[in-house]
Amino acid sequence: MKRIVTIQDISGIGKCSLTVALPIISAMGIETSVLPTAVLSTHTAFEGFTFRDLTEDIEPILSHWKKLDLHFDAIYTGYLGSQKQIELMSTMFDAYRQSGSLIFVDPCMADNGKLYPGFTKEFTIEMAKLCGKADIIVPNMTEACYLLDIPYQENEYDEAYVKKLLKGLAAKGTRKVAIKGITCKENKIGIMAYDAQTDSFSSYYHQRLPQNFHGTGDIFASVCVGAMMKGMVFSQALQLAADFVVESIKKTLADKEANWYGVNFEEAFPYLLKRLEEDNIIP
Ligand code: PXL
Repeated sequence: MKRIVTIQDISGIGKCSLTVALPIISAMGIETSVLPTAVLSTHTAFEGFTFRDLTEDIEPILSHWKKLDLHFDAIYTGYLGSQKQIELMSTMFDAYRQSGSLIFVDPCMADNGKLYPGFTKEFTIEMAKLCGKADIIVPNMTEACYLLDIPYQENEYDEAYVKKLLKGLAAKGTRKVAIKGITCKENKIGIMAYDAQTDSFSSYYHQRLPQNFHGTGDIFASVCVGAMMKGMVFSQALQLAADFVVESIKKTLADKEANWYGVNFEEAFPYLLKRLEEDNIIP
Protein backbone atom coordinates (compact mmCIF):
# COMPACT_ATOMS: atom_id res chain seq x y z
CA MET A 1 0.00 0.00 0.00
CA LYS A 2 1.30 3.45 -0.88
CA ARG A 3 1.65 6.09 1.80
CA ILE A 4 1.13 9.83 1.33
CA VAL A 5 1.82 12.39 4.01
CA THR A 6 -0.28 15.50 3.65
CA ILE A 7 0.68 18.71 5.41
CA GLN A 8 -1.97 21.39 5.73
CA ASP A 9 -4.37 22.93 8.26
CA ILE A 10 -7.40 21.35 9.84
CA SER A 11 -10.44 23.61 9.72
CA GLY A 12 -13.18 22.23 11.96
CA ILE A 13 -15.94 23.42 9.65
CA GLY A 14 -15.59 24.29 5.99
CA LYS A 15 -14.68 21.11 4.11
CA CYS A 16 -11.20 22.01 2.94
CA SER A 17 -7.58 21.00 3.50
CA LEU A 18 -7.25 17.98 5.85
CA THR A 19 -10.98 17.31 6.17
CA VAL A 20 -11.09 16.62 2.44
CA ALA A 21 -7.57 15.25 1.81
CA LEU A 22 -7.84 12.57 4.48
CA PRO A 23 -11.14 10.99 3.35
CA ILE A 24 -10.39 11.31 -0.36
CA ILE A 25 -6.88 9.87 -0.36
CA SER A 26 -7.91 7.10 2.06
CA ALA A 27 -10.90 6.19 -0.12
CA MET A 28 -8.53 5.84 -3.05
CA GLY A 29 -6.80 3.01 -1.17
CA ILE A 30 -3.75 4.94 -0.03
CA GLU A 31 -2.51 5.28 3.54
CA THR A 32 -2.78 8.93 4.53
CA SER A 33 -0.49 10.32 7.20
CA VAL A 34 -1.13 13.87 8.33
CA LEU A 35 0.84 16.77 9.71
CA PRO A 36 -1.54 19.57 10.67
CA THR A 37 -0.06 23.06 10.20
CA ALA A 38 -2.78 24.90 12.14
CA VAL A 39 -6.14 24.25 13.76
CA LEU A 40 -8.92 26.64 12.80
CA SER A 41 -12.52 26.76 13.97
CA THR A 42 -13.58 27.20 10.33
CA HIS A 43 -11.85 28.06 7.08
CA THR A 44 -10.97 31.70 6.63
CA ALA A 45 -14.02 32.69 4.59
CA PHE A 46 -16.09 32.59 7.80
CA GLU A 47 -16.24 35.71 9.95
CA GLY A 48 -14.38 35.43 13.28
CA PHE A 49 -12.44 32.18 12.75
CA THR A 50 -9.95 31.04 15.41
CA PHE A 51 -6.41 30.09 14.36
CA ARG A 52 -3.99 27.99 16.41
CA ASP A 53 -0.62 28.01 14.73
CA LEU A 54 1.24 24.67 15.02
CA THR A 55 4.59 25.78 13.62
CA GLU A 56 6.39 24.85 16.85
CA ASP A 57 5.15 21.26 16.66
CA ILE A 58 6.38 20.60 13.13
CA GLU A 59 10.10 20.13 13.85
CA PRO A 60 9.60 17.65 16.74
CA ILE A 61 7.08 15.68 14.67
CA LEU A 62 9.45 15.52 11.71
CA SER A 63 12.38 14.46 13.85
CA HIS A 64 10.30 11.70 15.46
CA TRP A 65 9.31 10.47 12.01
CA LYS A 66 12.94 10.51 10.86
CA LYS A 67 13.84 8.25 13.80
CA LEU A 68 11.10 5.82 12.75
CA ASP A 69 12.71 5.65 9.32
CA LEU A 70 9.35 5.70 7.52
CA HIS A 71 9.06 6.10 3.78
CA PHE A 72 6.51 8.40 2.16
CA ASP A 73 5.65 7.66 -1.46
CA ALA A 74 4.47 11.25 -1.74
CA ILE A 75 4.62 14.41 0.31
CA TYR A 76 1.66 16.67 -0.41
CA THR A 77 1.62 20.16 1.07
CA GLY A 78 -1.41 22.46 1.00
CA TYR A 79 -2.31 25.46 3.15
CA LEU A 80 0.77 26.50 5.14
CA GLY A 81 0.20 28.97 7.95
CA SER A 82 3.46 30.96 8.04
CA GLN A 83 6.74 31.65 6.24
CA LYS A 84 8.51 29.58 8.88
CA GLN A 85 6.37 26.61 7.84
CA ILE A 86 7.50 27.05 4.23
CA GLU A 87 11.11 26.94 5.47
CA LEU A 88 10.40 23.74 7.43
CA MET A 89 8.82 22.13 4.36
CA SER A 90 11.82 23.07 2.29
CA THR A 91 14.09 21.25 4.76
CA MET A 92 11.72 18.28 4.81
CA PHE A 93 11.79 18.04 1.01
CA ASP A 94 15.60 17.94 1.09
CA ALA A 95 15.50 15.17 3.70
CA TYR A 96 13.09 12.92 1.79
CA ARG A 97 13.99 13.60 -1.84
CA GLN A 98 16.83 11.04 -1.80
CA SER A 99 14.45 8.23 -0.88
CA GLY A 100 12.26 8.93 -3.90
CA SER A 101 9.21 10.66 -2.36
CA LEU A 102 7.15 12.49 -4.96
CA ILE A 103 6.92 16.12 -3.87
CA PHE A 104 3.53 17.66 -4.62
CA VAL A 105 2.84 21.28 -3.67
CA ASP A 106 -0.53 22.99 -3.86
CA PRO A 107 0.42 26.62 -3.18
CA CYS A 108 -2.83 27.42 -1.38
CA MET A 109 -2.80 31.15 -0.76
CA ALA A 110 -5.16 32.97 -3.13
CA ASP A 111 -8.18 32.84 -5.41
CA ASN A 112 -10.25 35.18 -7.58
CA GLY A 113 -7.38 37.66 -7.86
CA LYS A 114 -6.88 38.02 -4.09
CA LEU A 115 -4.70 36.55 -1.34
CA TYR A 116 -6.52 34.67 1.44
CA PRO A 117 -6.66 36.56 4.77
CA GLY A 118 -3.31 36.73 6.54
CA PHE A 119 -1.04 36.13 3.54
CA THR A 120 1.49 38.71 2.37
CA LYS A 121 3.63 39.43 -0.66
CA GLU A 122 6.65 38.05 1.26
CA PHE A 123 4.80 34.78 1.81
CA THR A 124 4.16 34.46 -1.95
CA ILE A 125 7.86 34.96 -2.69
CA GLU A 126 8.82 32.17 -0.30
CA MET A 127 6.04 29.94 -1.66
CA ALA A 128 7.43 30.45 -5.19
CA LYS A 129 10.81 29.15 -3.96
CA LEU A 130 9.14 26.12 -2.36
CA CYS A 131 7.30 25.41 -5.62
CA GLY A 132 10.66 25.39 -7.41
CA LYS A 133 11.66 22.42 -5.22
CA ALA A 134 8.54 20.40 -6.01
CA ASP A 135 8.05 17.69 -8.62
CA ILE A 136 4.46 18.80 -9.23
CA ILE A 137 2.56 22.01 -8.49
CA VAL A 138 -1.14 22.75 -9.07
CA PRO A 139 -1.80 26.48 -8.56
CA ASN A 140 -4.99 28.16 -9.66
CA MET A 141 -4.73 31.11 -12.05
CA THR A 142 -4.49 33.68 -9.22
CA GLU A 143 -1.77 31.72 -7.44
CA ALA A 144 0.17 31.25 -10.69
CA CYS A 145 0.23 35.04 -11.15
CA TYR A 146 1.40 35.59 -7.56
CA LEU A 147 4.11 32.94 -7.95
CA LEU A 148 5.37 34.71 -11.07
CA ASP A 149 4.82 38.17 -9.55
CA ILE A 150 2.69 39.38 -12.45
CA PRO A 151 -0.75 41.05 -12.43
CA TYR A 152 -3.79 38.76 -12.40
CA GLN A 153 -6.02 38.85 -15.49
CA GLU A 154 -9.54 37.59 -15.19
CA ASN A 155 -10.65 36.60 -18.65
CA GLU A 156 -8.56 38.60 -21.07
CA TYR A 157 -6.04 35.92 -21.94
CA ASP A 158 -5.62 33.01 -24.33
CA GLU A 159 -3.96 29.61 -24.24
CA ALA A 160 -0.68 31.02 -25.56
CA TYR A 161 -0.56 33.28 -22.48
CA VAL A 162 -1.20 30.32 -20.13
CA LYS A 163 1.56 28.35 -21.86
CA LYS A 164 3.94 31.19 -21.04
CA LEU A 165 2.88 31.06 -17.39
CA LEU A 166 3.37 27.28 -17.31
CA LYS A 167 6.85 27.56 -18.79
CA GLY A 168 7.68 30.41 -16.42
CA LEU A 169 6.72 28.26 -13.43
CA ALA A 170 8.63 25.24 -14.75
CA ALA A 171 11.69 27.46 -15.20
CA LYS A 172 11.77 27.85 -11.42
CA GLY A 173 12.56 24.13 -11.13
CA THR A 174 9.23 22.23 -11.04
CA ARG A 175 8.99 19.21 -13.35
CA LYS A 176 5.22 19.16 -13.86
CA VAL A 177 2.96 22.20 -13.58
CA ALA A 178 -0.82 22.41 -13.92
CA ILE A 179 -2.83 25.62 -13.71
CA LYS A 180 -6.48 25.14 -12.82
CA GLY A 181 -9.41 27.49 -13.31
CA ILE A 182 -8.56 28.46 -16.91
CA THR A 183 -11.49 30.44 -18.27
CA CYS A 184 -10.32 31.57 -21.70
CA LYS A 185 -12.84 29.36 -23.53
CA GLU A 186 -16.45 30.47 -23.51
CA ASN A 187 -18.72 28.59 -21.05
CA LYS A 188 -15.87 26.29 -20.15
CA ILE A 189 -13.37 25.99 -17.34
CA GLY A 190 -10.30 23.85 -17.40
CA ILE A 191 -6.76 22.96 -16.62
CA MET A 192 -3.65 23.45 -18.68
CA ALA A 193 -0.48 21.56 -17.86
CA TYR A 194 3.16 21.40 -18.85
CA ASP A 195 5.60 18.56 -18.37
CA ALA A 196 9.13 19.93 -18.53
CA GLN A 197 10.65 16.45 -18.82
CA THR A 198 8.89 15.73 -22.09
CA ASP A 199 8.46 19.41 -23.06
CA SER A 200 4.76 18.76 -23.70
CA PHE A 201 1.53 20.62 -22.92
CA SER A 202 -1.89 19.17 -22.21
CA SER A 203 -5.28 20.68 -21.50
CA TYR A 204 -8.67 19.54 -20.31
CA TYR A 205 -11.86 21.59 -20.33
CA HIS A 206 -15.26 20.87 -18.90
CA GLN A 207 -18.62 22.53 -18.49
CA ARG A 208 -18.54 25.72 -16.42
CA LEU A 209 -21.06 25.43 -13.60
CA PRO A 210 -22.84 28.55 -12.37
CA GLN A 211 -21.18 28.93 -8.97
CA ASN A 212 -17.71 28.91 -7.41
CA PHE A 213 -17.30 26.86 -4.26
CA HIS A 214 -14.74 26.77 -1.46
CA GLY A 215 -12.50 23.75 -1.02
CA THR A 216 -12.65 22.53 -4.61
CA GLY A 217 -8.93 23.24 -5.12
CA ASP A 218 -8.10 20.96 -2.18
CA ILE A 219 -10.38 18.23 -3.54
CA PHE A 220 -8.71 18.58 -6.93
CA ALA A 221 -5.19 18.32 -5.47
CA SER A 222 -6.09 15.32 -3.28
CA VAL A 223 -7.50 13.31 -6.18
CA CYS A 224 -4.62 14.32 -8.41
CA VAL A 225 -1.86 13.17 -6.03
CA GLY A 226 -3.85 10.02 -5.18
CA ALA A 227 -4.27 9.18 -8.86
CA MET A 228 -0.54 9.64 -9.49
CA MET A 229 0.12 7.17 -6.66
CA LYS A 230 -2.25 4.75 -8.38
CA GLY A 231 -0.07 4.88 -11.46
CA MET A 232 -2.00 7.32 -13.61
CA VAL A 233 0.05 9.62 -15.82
CA PHE A 234 -0.17 13.33 -15.00
CA SER A 235 -2.71 14.28 -17.70
CA GLN A 236 -5.01 11.38 -16.71
CA ALA A 237 -4.74 12.28 -13.01
CA LEU A 238 -5.70 15.89 -13.81
CA GLN A 239 -8.75 14.74 -15.76
CA LEU A 240 -9.96 12.46 -12.99
CA ALA A 241 -9.45 15.24 -10.42
CA ALA A 242 -11.40 17.73 -12.56
CA ASP A 243 -14.21 15.25 -13.22
CA PHE A 244 -14.53 14.48 -9.50
CA VAL A 245 -14.76 18.19 -8.67
CA VAL A 246 -17.50 18.62 -11.31
CA GLU A 247 -19.38 15.62 -9.91
CA SER A 248 -19.09 17.04 -6.37
CA ILE A 249 -20.42 20.42 -7.53
CA LYS A 250 -23.34 18.72 -9.31
CA LYS A 251 -24.23 16.89 -6.09
CA THR A 252 -24.12 20.21 -4.24
CA LEU A 253 -26.31 22.02 -6.77
CA ALA A 254 -28.83 19.18 -6.57
CA ASP A 255 -29.06 19.49 -2.78
CA LYS A 256 -31.50 22.20 -1.68
CA GLU A 257 -29.97 22.15 1.78
CA ALA A 258 -26.35 22.34 0.65
CA ASN A 259 -24.10 24.56 2.73
CA TRP A 260 -22.39 27.58 1.17
CA TYR A 261 -18.98 26.78 2.61
CA GLY A 262 -18.06 23.60 0.73
CA VAL A 263 -19.20 20.97 -1.76
CA ASN A 264 -20.94 17.60 -1.25
CA PHE A 265 -17.86 15.62 -2.29
CA GLU A 266 -18.92 12.84 0.10
CA GLU A 267 -21.80 11.98 -2.23
CA ALA A 268 -19.49 11.71 -5.22
CA PHE A 269 -17.32 8.89 -3.82
CA PRO A 270 -19.18 6.15 -5.74
CA TYR A 271 -18.25 8.02 -8.95
CA LEU A 272 -14.58 8.23 -7.94
CA LEU A 273 -14.33 4.56 -7.04
CA LYS A 274 -16.10 3.54 -10.24
CA ARG A 275 -13.64 5.56 -12.29
CA LEU A 276 -10.70 3.94 -10.50
CA GLU A 277 -12.23 0.52 -11.09
CA GLU A 278 -12.83 1.22 -14.78
CA ASP A 279 -9.17 2.07 -15.15
CA ASN A 280 -8.28 -1.13 -13.28
CA ILE A 281 -6.29 0.73 -10.74
CA ILE A 282 -8.19 -0.13 -7.61
CA PRO A 283 -5.95 -2.18 -5.26
O1 PXL B 1 -9.21 25.68 0.43
C1 PXL B 1 -8.09 26.40 0.75
C2 PXL B 1 -8.06 26.75 2.19
C3 PXL B 1 -7.40 25.92 3.08
N1 PXL B 1 -7.33 26.21 4.40
C4 PXL B 1 -7.92 27.31 4.89
C5 PXL B 1 -8.60 28.19 4.05
C6 PXL B 1 -8.67 27.91 2.66
C7 PXL B 1 -9.39 28.80 1.76
O2 PXL B 1 -10.03 29.74 2.11
O3 PXL B 1 -9.19 29.27 4.57
C8 PXL B 1 -7.82 27.59 6.36
